[in-house]
Amino acid sequence: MSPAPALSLDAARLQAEIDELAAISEAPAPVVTRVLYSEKDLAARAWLAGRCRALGLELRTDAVGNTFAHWEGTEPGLPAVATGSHIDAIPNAGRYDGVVGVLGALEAFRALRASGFAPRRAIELVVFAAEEPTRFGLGCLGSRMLSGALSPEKAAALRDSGGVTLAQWREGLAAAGYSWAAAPLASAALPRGCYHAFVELHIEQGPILEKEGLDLAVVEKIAAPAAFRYRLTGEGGHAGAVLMPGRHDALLAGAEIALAAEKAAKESGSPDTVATTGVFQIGPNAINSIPASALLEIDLRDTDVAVRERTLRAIEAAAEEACKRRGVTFLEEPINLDPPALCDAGLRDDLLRLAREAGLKAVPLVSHAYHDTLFMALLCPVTMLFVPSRGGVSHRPDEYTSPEETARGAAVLAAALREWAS
Ligand code: HGY
Ligand code: MN
Ligand code: MN
Repeated sequence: MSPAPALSLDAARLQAEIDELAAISEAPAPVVTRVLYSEKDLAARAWLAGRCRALGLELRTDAVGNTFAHWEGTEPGLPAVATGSHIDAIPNAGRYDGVVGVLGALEAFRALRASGFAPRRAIELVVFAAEEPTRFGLGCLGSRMLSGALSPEKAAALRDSGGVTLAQWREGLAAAGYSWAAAPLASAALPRGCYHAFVELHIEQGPILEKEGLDLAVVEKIAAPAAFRYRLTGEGGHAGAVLMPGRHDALLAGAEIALAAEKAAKESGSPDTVATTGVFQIGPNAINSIPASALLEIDLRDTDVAVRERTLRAIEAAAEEACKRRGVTFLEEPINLDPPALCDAGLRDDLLRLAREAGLKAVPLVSHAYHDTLFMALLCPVTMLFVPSRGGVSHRPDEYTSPEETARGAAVLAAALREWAS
């Protein structure tokens, strides 16, 4: 089959849009922070809706806030080809994580339209709500709801750090005029087979592409994310009057658990095991008061669930021993324990061929970061396309991908959408 005509994407326009969206942030530039349902998140959604409308796409938003921008095909009855990512950002983040897959898709749509392409299958851009766990402590909230991986009841009961539930957030949003928030959460779930295929363009968030001098990676497997929290209760007391032998210090028990998590991940026997104690709060948090309480939230991943489970057991055993020895009680609460996702081999081969035809160097790769694609895999065949991250840096304001690298990813995405929607 002779290669289809080249598509012309505008790297400068794409970068300008990435920079414009980055300015809609809860923190001053170059920091990007955009937490689900915050005033900046809502403003960013409105900005994006304007961009989608300018392209003539039909917009809809579901009950949890996932947004769908639809380009109708000549055969509307056929399942659409979907692409997308997220625009929410954790505190102190960069401007490319998620955004590249949303604005890169829009630029791909523009190039396809400019080439006169008319898709047989509809093409749909999905902007997932809350890929990041910041608001409710659970990642991929939008794609979990969309894929049916999270029940409406469990979702409604999720609480943010201030104790406000998702249900209460939705009531406030509906009252503020966001009618999508009034729809029942159960209406967000889509049936298996609702899409023909799903592809997510994303930054690698790792060092391999840059180190190996490669242009793109096609993801074969997405690591299995797990997260859990420990609530520790010690005795507290006066920092002067309580002598060392009589102490039950919740912070020190927590510190032993955090170190045990690091040790268990390093000794798991797999280079893919990662454990991070990303949240560690203590109370009463006063210099002359022995910590009476501690809250730890631990993120644990591996591409192999069995290794992850074994590592989790080792952390639990160490936590039990440390708390017993220190006379600190603990409550362990699972947040999520998800399986890994296998990407579709056929879609992978298509992307590798399209990259080659574009004269680009692309390799298959495992994703250690999780993505909404993990849950889209429950609905249809999926794949991901990575562009390089400078220094492998992400989730930091100095996260960077050059305009040329981003545009190359969007160009291969455009070619793939054209092929799969034809
Ligand atoms: O944490 C992750 O892997 C994703 O960036 N939320
Ligand atoms: Mn992220
Ligand atoms: Mn992301």
